[in-house]
Amino acid sequence: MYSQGLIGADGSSDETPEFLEAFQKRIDAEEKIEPNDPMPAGYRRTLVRQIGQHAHSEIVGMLPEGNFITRAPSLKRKAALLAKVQDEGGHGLYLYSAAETLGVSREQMTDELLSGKAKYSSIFNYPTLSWADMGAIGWLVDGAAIMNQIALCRCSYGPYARAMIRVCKEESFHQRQGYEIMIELCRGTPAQKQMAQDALNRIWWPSIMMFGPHDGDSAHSEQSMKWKIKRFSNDALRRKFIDATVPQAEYLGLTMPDPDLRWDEDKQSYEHGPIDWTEFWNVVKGHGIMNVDRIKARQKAHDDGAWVREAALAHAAKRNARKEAAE
Ligand code: BYC
Repeated sequence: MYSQGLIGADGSSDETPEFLEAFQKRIDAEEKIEPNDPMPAGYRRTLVRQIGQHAHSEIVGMLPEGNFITRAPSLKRKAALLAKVQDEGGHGLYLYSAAETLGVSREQMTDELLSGKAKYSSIFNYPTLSWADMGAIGWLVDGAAIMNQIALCRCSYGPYARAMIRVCKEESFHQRQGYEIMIELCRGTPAQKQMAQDALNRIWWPSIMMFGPHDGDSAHSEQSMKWKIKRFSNDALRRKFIDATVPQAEYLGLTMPDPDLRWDEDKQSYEHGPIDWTEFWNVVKGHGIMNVDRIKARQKAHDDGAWVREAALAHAAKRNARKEAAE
């Protein structure tokens, strides 16, 4: 038995130093780790946690926009929003499948979401108040998600990296449809432009919180980067996102809701004002405006779908019985 600072958030492992070194060598050589390969327990645990949270975020993330499908202002907007929300459901399914390759079951992950044990992205615990929020979510939330997920396409775990390729293609469409809604609102009446500004004011800070705590407070970053699960730190991705987004806001003629935001000539990058981490942790710990509603909605969907699961199992049992009788 060896205790290695190398392993997972709890820092302990039963694996030998030789095993850990051989594994790290594969990671350093940019080899993909596949489901049946030997891997440290902490590597598996970290992936189950992150991929599970990611899958839950996609599924819970259907709710804020789903809220506006019946209120889209035109058939074209309704069709695009419906397709986007369906895509998010699909992303959740690829991700649950990727997590299942690590030995965790879909039932277990669902139980952990519904019991509040598993986290999902803080961003989805904010309400959607106007049609402009559909634009701002696509532009900012999907924009932040892509920034994070492009890096995950190079994650060391093969099934996660491969799932991310398709997800990123779809997220890119989502980002554009959101930005296009913002363009139209900003070219519209003063009231429409004000609606777009209001959505930016509310969604900006929660969207930059999506990248997680500052690097110094990020419990998992160091080990996850060593294992090449994460390729960039939380702050590095947040900075890239802000640098890409500020010119887009300027193009829209909108004002960033951060009076301290300034261009740093030396770094060739933006510096942002202080993030309200008290609000972030409050939301992560379940006390955001929409946390209770989101889980209630998921619980209802799970309960309403019980007959589908039962019917699928009964159908499979019938088919098996028929097959066995024929053999
Ligand atoms: N919200 O050590 P850290 C989408 C937690 S959905 C809640 O930095 P890590 C979309 C973190 O879990 C896209 N919790 O963690 C869908 C950890 O707690 P535990 C969602 C957060 O894992 C529909 C603790 O804080 N994307 O695109 O190294 C419509 C310490 O953090 C958050 C993903 O899930 C947060 N924002 O890094 C529209 C991407 N941030 O587990 C769009 C995959 C941190 O120790 N995930 N925490 O209890 C990741 O890349 C990483 O997990 C994170 C955090 C960068 C999020």
